[in-house]
Amino acid sequence: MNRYLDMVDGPAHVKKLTPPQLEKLAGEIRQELIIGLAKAGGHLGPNLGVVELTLALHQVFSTPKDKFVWDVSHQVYVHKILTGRKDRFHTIRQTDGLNGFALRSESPHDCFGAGHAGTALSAALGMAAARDKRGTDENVVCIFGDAALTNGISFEALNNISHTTKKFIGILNDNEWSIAKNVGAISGYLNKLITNPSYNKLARDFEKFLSKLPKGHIALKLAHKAEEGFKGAISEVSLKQKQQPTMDGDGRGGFGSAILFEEMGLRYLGPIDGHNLPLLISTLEFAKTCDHPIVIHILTQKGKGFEAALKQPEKFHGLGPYDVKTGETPPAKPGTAPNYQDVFGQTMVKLCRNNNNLVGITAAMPSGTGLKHLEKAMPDRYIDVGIAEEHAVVFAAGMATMGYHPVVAIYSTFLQRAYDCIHHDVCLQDLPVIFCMDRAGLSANDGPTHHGLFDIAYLRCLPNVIAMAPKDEDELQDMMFTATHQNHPTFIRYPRGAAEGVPIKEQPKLLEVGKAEVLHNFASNGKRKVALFGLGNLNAIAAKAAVQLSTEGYDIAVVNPRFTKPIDAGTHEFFGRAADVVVTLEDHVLMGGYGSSVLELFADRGITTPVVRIGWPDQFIEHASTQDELRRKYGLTVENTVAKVKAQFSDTHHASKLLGAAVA
Ligand SMILES: Cc1ncc(C[n+]2csc(CCOP(=O)(O)OP(=O)(O)O)c2C)c(N)n1
Repeated sequence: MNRYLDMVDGPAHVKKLTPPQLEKLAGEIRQELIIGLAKAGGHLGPNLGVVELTLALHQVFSTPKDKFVWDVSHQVYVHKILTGRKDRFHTIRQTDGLNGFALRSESPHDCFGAGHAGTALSAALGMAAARDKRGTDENVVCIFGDAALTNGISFEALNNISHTTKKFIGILNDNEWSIAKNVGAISGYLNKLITNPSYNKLARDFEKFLSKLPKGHIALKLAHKAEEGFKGAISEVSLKQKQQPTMDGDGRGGFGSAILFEEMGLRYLGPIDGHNLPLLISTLEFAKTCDHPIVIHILTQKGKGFEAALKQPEKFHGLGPYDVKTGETPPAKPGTAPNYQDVFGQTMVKLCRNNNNLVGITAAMPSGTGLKHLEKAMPDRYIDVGIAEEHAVVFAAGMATMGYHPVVAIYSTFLQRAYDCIHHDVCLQDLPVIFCMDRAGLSANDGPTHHGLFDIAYLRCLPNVIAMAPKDEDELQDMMFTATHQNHPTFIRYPRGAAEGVPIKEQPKLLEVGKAEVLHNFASNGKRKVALFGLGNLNAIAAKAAVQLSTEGYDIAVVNPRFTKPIDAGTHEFFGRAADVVVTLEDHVLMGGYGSSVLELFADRGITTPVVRIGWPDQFIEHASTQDELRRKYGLTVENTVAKVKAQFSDTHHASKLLGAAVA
């Protein structure tokens, strides 16, 4: 069967298609998304929601000259398909395949990379400012979701737009969902905008513009029809009004009520049906002619075209493999260890039941962090602040001053956004906030925007910090329990995915702060001595390397460091002096990480034993299908650990030991 999709290799082809042909292409793209992602998974729901929008954008504008800046950019799959990457689409998020987000190095059509939310408006405004300064005429179009508006940076940019440029096109893609249901006053406000009777009066200049277009009367009819049919569309996408709208029109500018965007000096148009291609195209054509920054509010359905995704927007925001017909995901294999995130969530419930001062805070990630367990069991102890990491941290600091012991459940990579808040609001005031940092390590198929490889380095330089990493899920529980007994900022890092499969004690144990756990000591038999310090999930690699080295005649000690701050100076010094070679292993960059702290300690105490450091190199690690592939590529393996240890005992070993050299 002939498909338009097979004929479309770039944006120029999209421009040649008529609206009915584009409608057909939209259906084909949806099929491509549903079938193409079924094997490896991806952000299906958000992409199904922006098919018409992306087609309309490529009809009206011309990338790479014009700039499309996508917030988060998890919804750029259609854009990738339309900009010469169709044939590689089946490789998305897999080893050597397309990245799951916009990536400058992947295509000139990706003008700005992202993965973290809330950056698009600022980046787009920067581009518009640069364009104005150099006097060129590119269009800059920023596409941001309703949840992006829970993010502070978005508002910092909105505040700045009308003072900076006259030509700026923002598209608010409103589907009422973040990953979970969008929360907060802004989402309530957008709901009011949609349902306010004066919301969608077509502005006179827009009407005039439409009527002048070839076939403009049709577009105008469509627009009016969309206006009339809007209430129906609203209930269809379950954008239901919880209360009667209360916004009063103030008549300013003729665009309806006192619309937030207009108050900020932006022209507001909408809301319009984001699946109505002709209307989208006409509206974008109009926006292109505007000599005033404009925000177009479009309504879309996350998951449109796939029943299962429409019914479960949260699950289909981003998921692994699924059945193309039913959307069912394969059940976990019997005997699979629980995910760290679930252990965290269940432990939160356990701890909260015995401690009235504990509360759990998430920045829009209830499922990803596992805090949904608390939401379900004890909703009064659960707080979702929206995609607002800085706010989450300072908010937690505020609660801590009032005697609460807040637990911020957050991905390591997203905590980066709140660094000053950790420094200035939490650590400087030595407040007892607990940070449970999920995805500390690789998030393989997401790639560099999501790998959590920097937190040890960015935390260990801050005074008052207690930082730890469990070797398994039982120790995660102990560490969370221990954290609740500290009167200082406490951080626990643990990886994505399945834990080790060890039993979890009924009662957690209080750990001694700053004390490592010696899992295996030297046999004192005079053989070549190797001390392996395996931090967190890399303790498993240390243990396996230990077995192999023992069978080859080495005398092995294995230590679980537990704390990266304060590190256990006594235990490290003891093994540093007793061993011929020390090995540190960490799921973190080597630069400034745990191994670095061991080297610093050894330097301070005059210990010259060679240190082999296993960890991630000083570069951004790409995405891949699995964590193991990346570990193999970069040497975070048992084999490489053993090989590096053996190399230390070769002839060069003694020379390097004499020089006290560290070997990375
Ligand atoms: C700083 C940051 N925090 C959290 C996330 C996780 N995250 C990815 S997409 C998303 C929701 C985005 O919602 P919206 O912008 O409305 O787009 P939609 O998926 O609904 O199209 C969240 C919370 C992130 N990417 N970046």
